[in-house]
Amino acid sequence: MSKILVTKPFQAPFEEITAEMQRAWDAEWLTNNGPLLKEFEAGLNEYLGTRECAVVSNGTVAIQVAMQALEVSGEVITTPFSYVATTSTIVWERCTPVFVDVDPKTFNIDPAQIEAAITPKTTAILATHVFGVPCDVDAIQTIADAHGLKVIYDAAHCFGTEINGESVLNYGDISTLSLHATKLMHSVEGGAIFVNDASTKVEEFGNQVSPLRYRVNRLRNFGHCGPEFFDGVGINAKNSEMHAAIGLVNLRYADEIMADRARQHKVYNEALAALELVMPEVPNNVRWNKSYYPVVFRDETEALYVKDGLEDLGILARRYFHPALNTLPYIDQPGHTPNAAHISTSILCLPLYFGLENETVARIGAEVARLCNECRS
Ligand code: T4K
Repeated sequence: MSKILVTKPFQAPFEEITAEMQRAWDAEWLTNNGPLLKEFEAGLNEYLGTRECAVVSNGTVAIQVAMQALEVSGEVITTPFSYVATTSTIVWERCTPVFVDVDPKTFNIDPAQIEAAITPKTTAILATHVFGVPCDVDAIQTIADAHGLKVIYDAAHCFGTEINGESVLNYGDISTLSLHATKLMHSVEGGAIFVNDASTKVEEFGNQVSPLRYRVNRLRNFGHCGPEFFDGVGINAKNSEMHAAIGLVNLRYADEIMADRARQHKVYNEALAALELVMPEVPNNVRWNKSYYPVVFRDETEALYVKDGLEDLGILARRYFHPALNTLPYIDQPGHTPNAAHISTSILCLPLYFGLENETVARIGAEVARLCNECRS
């Protein structure tokens, strides 16, 4: 029997993909911020209700470019509970990650512990809205304003999540999204930088853009500000017309993809209700995109018992996210983060992807319950 993976990419009908790609092929324009990419950016802004979106080659380089655009240096306050890209990018940018523990209810950075971690070297907060559940954005902004810090949200998981009816991507100086194949919305590889800069717009090739968007555009394209002009160093963070074509098609299915995740959540919730497993708490004013199905077991023993038992049945749950990022081998100052330590050792994400049938979800839920009870008895 074929294995049940933790996730699978959404795959739109192939004819739709090739029809979009044909447009780029016919135009003989395949990359370098072409017309399909611009359409994709406009489509993301329209669907999400965001302001300025720059599509890049992946969600990791999106964080890199965000840090460069905001001139982040020195110490960066961050979460130990996220995918490795959050921390590795800080280190890659030659900054020092300063870890603050997470709130055990949301699994996100605990704002009450941020202030104590601020030093004269701190320039930014890089927080993750883990699994698409928003951080306490108001509390974080208040602290950042009081101390003159930049705020970057690693919003890799956040396509479709809203706070008070507004995209979570509209918070922070910059929010970054991943459009990787395993994400709810994807362009195979891809990322996007959402810029929140209300200052007076500047002109860029006849368009009006915010100064921060202007910097992001320079940074993602080698620093070019004209064929023979450069206004600073840049990198190649562009994405291609082929990726944009797939993104444009997938956007048509966004509502359907999210509804499908919600359907599966319901089935899991029913199957697992009696176990009293911990899931991230979602505030009432939040519309969660339900991009993952994370559950925290009583302890690591229980989580691994369930994981191994599922694996024997060909069901591949994953330890997203383990290890805690402050235990990575290149981290010198791990800080004290017991909540992140508990969550990262005791969590599993259960299979969740477009088209996974109710019957299968119910069966996985029943096996989790059986294994969990077996371990507890
Ligand atoms: N920040 C956060 C918080 C993130 O979660 C991520 C990425 C980033 C930043 C960086 O964004 P990107 O630079 O990636 O755009 C996967 C993804 O590669 C990664 O994008 C994602 N987070 C992370 C949470 O998950 P792996 O190492 O778990 O991927 P892999 O290859 O084990 O695949 C996961 C499952 O999906 C497997 O069961 C196989 C299945 N799969 C995968 C692919 C690629 C398929 O069935 N088909 C496929 O084409 O990292």
